[in-house]
Amino acid sequence: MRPFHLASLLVALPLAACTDKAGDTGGFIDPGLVDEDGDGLDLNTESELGTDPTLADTDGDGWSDGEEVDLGTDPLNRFSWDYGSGRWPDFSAEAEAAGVAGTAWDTDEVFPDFTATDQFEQEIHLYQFYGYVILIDFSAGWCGPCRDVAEGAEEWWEEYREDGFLIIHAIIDNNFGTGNVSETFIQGWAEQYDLEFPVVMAGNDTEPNDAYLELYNSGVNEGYIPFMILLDQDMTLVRAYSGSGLESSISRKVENLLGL
Ligand SMILES: [Ca+2]
Ligand SMILES: [Ca+2]
Ligand SMILES: [Ca+2]
Repeated sequence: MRPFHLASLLVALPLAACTDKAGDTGGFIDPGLVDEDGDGLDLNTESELGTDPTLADTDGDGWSDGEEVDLGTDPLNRFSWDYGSGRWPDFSAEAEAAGVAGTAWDTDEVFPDFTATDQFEQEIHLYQFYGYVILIDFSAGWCGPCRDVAEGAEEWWEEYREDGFLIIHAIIDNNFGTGNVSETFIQGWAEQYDLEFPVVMAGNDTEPNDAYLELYNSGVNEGYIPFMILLDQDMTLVRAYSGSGLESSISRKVENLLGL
């Protein structure tokens, strides 16, 4: 019995000392468990993930590293963020720093910024998606070929989204010729085609509609829809497309711009 008691005492002593010390100093904390940047991830976890322990949002997409881990998105990929929540990334400060400010609606020109209301009743503006290859698809409710494109659009986006591709649907019209589109209509459009990228109103008196008309008048739009424009990472209008069934052709250009 005696040796057993001695061994117990030897083990217990350092533990007791440790506990006492913790009590005196306000708590002994394993340095690996510290969450310096307050993103919900401790140093050990950040080290495993490869995230920056001093930066809550390592990839700068607006979702903290901890949120991205919870949501299953990649905290190291700025193009990987939670969608379907009505919260989009915002890289407009980078656009401003780069001096991006378009004024002309034409091919090979920097496309002007615009604001629009999306299916989540949020105002978005084009330049917040600076750094993406963006396809703006001007469509209308009465247009059958537009609906054909909308049918496969989510899947199309998914194919390239984490490489930096974004689709925006700008609905110019829901009744033939009226130029009117409602919040209810774009919400229905997004729901019907299960679209989680921005779907925005571009009816009368909206900036996207002005952009559409400018493109129409400049001759970039050949006069029929779906009418799509492809912008590169610097917001330059690379190419315009009219009609449906052009996905594989556009994809080749997208891949080219994304360096895939
Ligand atoms: Ca942290
Ligand atoms: Ca992030
Ligand atoms: Ca991310």
